[in-house]
Amino acid sequence: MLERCMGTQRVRQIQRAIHQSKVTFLCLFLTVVVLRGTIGAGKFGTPEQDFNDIREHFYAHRKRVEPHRVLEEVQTTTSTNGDTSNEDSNKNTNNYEQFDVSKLFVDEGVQEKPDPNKPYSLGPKISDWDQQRAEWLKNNPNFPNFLGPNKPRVLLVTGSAPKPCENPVGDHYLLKSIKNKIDYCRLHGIEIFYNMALLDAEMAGFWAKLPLIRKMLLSHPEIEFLWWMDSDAMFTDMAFEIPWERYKDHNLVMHGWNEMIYDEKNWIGLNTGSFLLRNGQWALDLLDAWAPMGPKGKIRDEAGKVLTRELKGRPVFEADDQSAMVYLLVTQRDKWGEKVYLENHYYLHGYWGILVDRYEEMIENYHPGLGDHRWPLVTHFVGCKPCGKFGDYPVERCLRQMDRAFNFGDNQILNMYGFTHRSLGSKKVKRVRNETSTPLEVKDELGLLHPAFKAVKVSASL
Ligand SMILES: [Mn+2]
Repeated sequence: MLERCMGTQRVRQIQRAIHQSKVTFLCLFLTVVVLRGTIGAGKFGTPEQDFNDIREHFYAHRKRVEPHRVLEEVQTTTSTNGDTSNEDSNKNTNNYEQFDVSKLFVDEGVQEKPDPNKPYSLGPKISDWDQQRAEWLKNNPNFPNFLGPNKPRVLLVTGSAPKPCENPVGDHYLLKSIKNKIDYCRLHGIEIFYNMALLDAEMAGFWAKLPLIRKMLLSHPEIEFLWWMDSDAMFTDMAFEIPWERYKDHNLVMHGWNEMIYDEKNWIGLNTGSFLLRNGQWALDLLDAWAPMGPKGKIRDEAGKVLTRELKGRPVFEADDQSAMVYLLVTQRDKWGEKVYLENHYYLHGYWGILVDRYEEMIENYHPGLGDHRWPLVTHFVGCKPCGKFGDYPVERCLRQMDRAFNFGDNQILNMYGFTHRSLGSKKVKRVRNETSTPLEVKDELGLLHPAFKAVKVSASL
């Protein structure tokens, strides 16, 4: 019948097409059977399940391949090197504990040697800084050097070496120390700069702060006071605000005693671990007068001998910035003395040895905001060197006491949020008040959540 309608030729074409598609379907069927067999898709799998199974299969396959590749790479590197020394065997380890970090810190390039005939200088001579700065402040009214009456704009500068500490725990204490400073600065509207670059190789060690301070003063004319603070010093009174108006006629504020400096010439008559320096020509001149004993090597060694000979109680060692400051004030009192304020009514720097064991007694009897022996503003771990190999005191005592100082200060921060450390020696915290559904009604005891010294006047001129 078909043949009658379409003709024999056409029917044969159709039959051939049907036969071909049968073969195609058979092939397709066989493909699906084989695929299901190898991939192992579920017997009663829906198309979606099948898809997921297939995806998983390929993903798992890829994952399975990668370790192979890594292993192969490890094998090729070791075999081509043919070296199985300790240094090479940890090249591809993913174990941080086994990796020798010092391998990362190779010195790049050669250090240029200073000319021994050229006298050391912190930088180009500047003698009109007060005029330059006044001009800048006039042209930049949005960056005033005072944030309010008796509230200068302050930059706290601190820092540590460019490389990791010489002992593994030291970096943890540096972290605690900067966290502590960030907290105080945030509460008091103080800007902060953490330096890790040695700006002048000549002035390594305790002298590194001099070129850094000069750079900061010159780059930030808006800063009225620069507050230098060592990395081994911590804030222990978060509520104490520096009595700025007391220093309105002074340019340098250090913790110290006039008699110990000018009468005794005692090398610990002042401390340079935490001090305030007013931005201006006077500061640049002081830095120039302070720096000459700093360059490392022969100059610093010889100057150390002079300082030990001239100052009371100084051990024999190379010249340090603190002794040099004492010596400068003693020998040139006329030139500098008038603008230097030696503060001892609160602890701008407080020696840890006489403070840390008394914290519980202070908590018992006093409250933050006093800054003095009743609640010290700063506790300074002189001689502990937590980032070095050797200090002047037993390591355990130093670290334990640093934890206590940190927690003592940190309790004042945690208190704002309703917590406190379980004890001064404990990392763990506990609640000091219950959670509430009206959190804004909670009054933080010290008023540190929105302290007056942080408030900034909204400028009407904008
Ligand atoms: Mn120090």
